[in-house]
Amino acid sequence: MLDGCTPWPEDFAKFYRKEGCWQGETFGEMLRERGKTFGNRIAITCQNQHISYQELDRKVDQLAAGFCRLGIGKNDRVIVQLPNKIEFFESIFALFRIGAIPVFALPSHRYNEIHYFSEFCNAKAYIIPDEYMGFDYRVLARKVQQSILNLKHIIVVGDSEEFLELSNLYMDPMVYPKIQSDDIAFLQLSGGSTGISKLIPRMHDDYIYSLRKSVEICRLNSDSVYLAVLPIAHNYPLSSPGVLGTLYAGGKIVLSASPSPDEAFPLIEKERVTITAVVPPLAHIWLDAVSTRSFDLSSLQVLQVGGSKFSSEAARRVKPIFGCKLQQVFGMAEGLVNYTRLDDPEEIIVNTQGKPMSEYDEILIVDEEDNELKHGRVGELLTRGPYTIRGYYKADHHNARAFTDDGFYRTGDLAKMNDSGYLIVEGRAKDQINRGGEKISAEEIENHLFAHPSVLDVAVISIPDKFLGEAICACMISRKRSIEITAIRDFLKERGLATYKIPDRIEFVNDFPKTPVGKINKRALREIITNQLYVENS
Ligand code: J2J
Repeated sequence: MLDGCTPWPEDFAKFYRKEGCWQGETFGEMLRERGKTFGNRIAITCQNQHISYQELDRKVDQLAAGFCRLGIGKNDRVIVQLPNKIEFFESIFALFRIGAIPVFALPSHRYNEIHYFSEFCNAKAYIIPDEYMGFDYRVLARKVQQSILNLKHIIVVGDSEEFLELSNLYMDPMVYPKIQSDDIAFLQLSGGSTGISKLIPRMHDDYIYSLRKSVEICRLNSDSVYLAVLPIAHNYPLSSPGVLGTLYAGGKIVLSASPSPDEAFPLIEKERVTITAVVPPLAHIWLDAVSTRSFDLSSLQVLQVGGSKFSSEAARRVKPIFGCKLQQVFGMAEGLVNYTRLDDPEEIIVNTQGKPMSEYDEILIVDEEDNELKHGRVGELLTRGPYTIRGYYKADHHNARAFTDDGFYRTGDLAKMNDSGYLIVEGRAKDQINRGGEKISAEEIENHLFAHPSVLDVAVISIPDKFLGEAICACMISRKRSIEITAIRDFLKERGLATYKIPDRIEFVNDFPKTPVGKINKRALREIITNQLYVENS
């Protein structure tokens, strides 16, 4: 196994194999098999481009040859930062086929994140689009490459300038090394609660199991059409059941460049989309947009909503407005995914975040001393199972806190379980902001703000936001009487922070409320700021 990863203990691994969870399949083999079974059927559609299963398998083989020629091989880490395009699939499957390890960066990441990932995992290559949403990734790559010596290859989809062009790397296929199903397939990103995102090693065996269960629960088959509107590198649209689940089932993936109803609704009509996945703020936009658009959305059978808490009020509107089933999805890149089931009663679908997808998922709700709580009581959710990691990549120190001695992952989510095993998310114990599904570590932003010469002390908290659910508020004690808020935002942008991490609001305070041990009491601070905002707005 890749150095820096924590394997499942042997008795658990044996058990998951014996029970048929881990079936010994790799992504390379999965695509080969689907190529044979589904041949000329369309696997992916993106604007005017279409690719069949067979063609995808063939192009992956050719690209794998190109990667090999560059000297990219087994266990080499490759940062993949591609938007919703067919090349995303060709690249990651080509890397899977040769046992190289994609690291799934998001298109919104900037220098701060990419530099960190490249350095931390000693990446050998970095795959980017030329430009996307007005941002030139070649400029970013140039800057990252200057400081990361091992980052040998920058591979560009589109106009590559001085770098390598992906389209030139498709070559005659070769014989590739045998990949084991218990090898690490890729590194996924965590939301991050202490500092920048941790890297999550996922094996072929465990991830393919999560696809198989997702496909079964969401009833995907070769007639399914999955519309991807969220960035597909994110674990939710990637795997729950997402684009990889769709390929697993032999269905068709439709890629949308933007989540806006003006792009997504015509695609639903044209492609007869059967299932798609959104985050709550987007669900609100879509719910409001239906009445003012006249597209035929009748093919849609399931609208998935997840990534952050969806209110029961909004959840109740989905069926009458879209005429389809709502499925709530509560998952995490570390593993555990919960779904409401398609035939669940309405009250379960609108009021809960679903139940674990596997009968082998173990769930504990515990108090602050790790004592197990009864059903109905709110506590921290701990979990372990056949597709929940046992440790982050190269993070021994953090792992000691993030996992219990017997291997349960501490999710940092506060939840309760009802008598039928469904979970209701009630809040968070981790110091993280969930900005409409995008997770931001408060500590990461605080560390950047501490670097500002005028900042004496700072606490970053979430504040309620009507649209996003939560917004980022930086509360600062400043050395100077006045600092321009825009100057602080610019300062963070110049440090290369992804835009979604820039605080929505900055508040100057004279002092922070403290806990009895003298730490900043963020709960009390949140209450003070929220009340202040309430007074301002009323
Ligand atoms: C409340 N909080 C939720 C929900 C995630 C499927 C779906 C989502 C993710 C994801 C994912 C929530 N209600 N419905 O990977 O496969 C918060 C929790 C959780 C954290 C994980 C998937 N759905 N959350 O969002 O790794 O706090 O994965 O621990 O980005 O999002 O975030 P992430």
